[in-house]
Amino acid sequence: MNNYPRIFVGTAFTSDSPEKISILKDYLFCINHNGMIDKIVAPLDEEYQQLIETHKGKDHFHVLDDGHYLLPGFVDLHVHAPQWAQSGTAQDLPLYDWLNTYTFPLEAKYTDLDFAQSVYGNLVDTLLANGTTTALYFATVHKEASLLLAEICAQKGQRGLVGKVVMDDPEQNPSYYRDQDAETALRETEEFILAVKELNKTVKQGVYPVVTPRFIPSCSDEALKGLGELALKYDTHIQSHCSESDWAHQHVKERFNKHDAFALHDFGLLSDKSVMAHSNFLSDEDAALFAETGTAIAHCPLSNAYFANSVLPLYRFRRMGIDIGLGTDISAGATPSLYDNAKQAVVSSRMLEDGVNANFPADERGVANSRITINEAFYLATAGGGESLSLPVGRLKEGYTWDVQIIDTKAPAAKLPIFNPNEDLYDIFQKIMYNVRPENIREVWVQGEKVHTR
Ligand code: XAN
Repeated sequence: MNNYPRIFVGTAFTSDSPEKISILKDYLFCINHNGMIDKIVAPLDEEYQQLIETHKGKDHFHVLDDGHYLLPGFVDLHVHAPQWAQSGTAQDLPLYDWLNTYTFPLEAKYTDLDFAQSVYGNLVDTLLANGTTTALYFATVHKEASLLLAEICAQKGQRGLVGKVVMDDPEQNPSYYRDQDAETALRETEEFILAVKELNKTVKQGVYPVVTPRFIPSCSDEALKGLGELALKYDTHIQSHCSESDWAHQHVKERFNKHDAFALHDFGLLSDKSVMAHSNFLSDEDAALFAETGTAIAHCPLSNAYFANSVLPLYRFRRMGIDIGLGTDISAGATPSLYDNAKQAVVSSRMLEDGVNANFPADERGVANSRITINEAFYLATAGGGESLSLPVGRLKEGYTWDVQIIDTKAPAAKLPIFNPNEDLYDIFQKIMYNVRPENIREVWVQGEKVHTR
């Protein structure tokens, strides 16, 4: 009992359910050698005083300062790591033109490992500084640079799930940026999976290979089939884009006479370790297939405003039983912050609600079937992300990883608007969600290790 390498004392916010925030005031969090939360002790529990007496004053005993609060680290379910180099630019074209004009020429540059090192190193630092402790990454078609991204996550302490992108169809991809052919794409994907699995043996927080067909239009049937088989053989996560725009949706319908969801399923690419970005245009049958197979949605509300010109009917899909988390979708979404995306998820859901929302009648709450609250957006950024990945992350709960952000509400450069010394704790939570800036994120921990200090 007294052998914990770390104990934290402080007030924490964590999701109980999508609707409900748990406020753990002055709780003790006992972390074991594997970086997992072994025990959470409430102030009225018998052991509480005894644990404090035994450990106080020692190096491993961390008492949060006044005005500091604990939140779970965020889980970003959709990041195009190479596109960080164009974040904030190139927001003016629709998806197909955007890919060909800006994005493919940029991604083609990652044959240069020095360039990859500087972009990926800066991105991982930036995401950690924004409170993101787990990230699901698309890299590029290049095996070496994709492996470098996994190594950078390993070294900087972030839990990274990384995919070498597959795009092999010569009709659909430019000659300067694509896999040579399906056979090469599959061989290199398998080599990548094995290399990341080997790397993972030495990494406390975990790095994982992800089978990553870019989206159906970029891949041949042979590649899609082979990728489904590799995911099954190595029990990996799978990621892609699904039903994300009118153009992509139409392409799949013409090619297979079915929707993306059913085509992906036929290739063995929907499982409880699959995360599909966007998915705005899923029909009810598609959504039911997601729920049945355990496939999750990476909801990217900022990106959707630019590239899907639509809003995900999140509330409806969640009620159908689909796991949903949040993604920044760098660089279609021009911010590294899941705080920004949590706020946008709330705003977008409100825009879908009145007037435009004729198809979604009011539910038992008496509101139209789209509105989500900041509690639910927080859930998406934390517990929902963990559930989508089937990993024990995103909650401050026994048996979960110690992945946390310590928020300083009194940071001199970004003091939050708290003027009442007895401010209600739920109000403080809301003020954090709406007002936090990187200056407020004082420390970030992943799997029991400190990975960022400000
Ligand atoms: N579909 C995509 N959507 C997106 O938002 N970003 C991408 O890079 C991409 N590729 C296919």
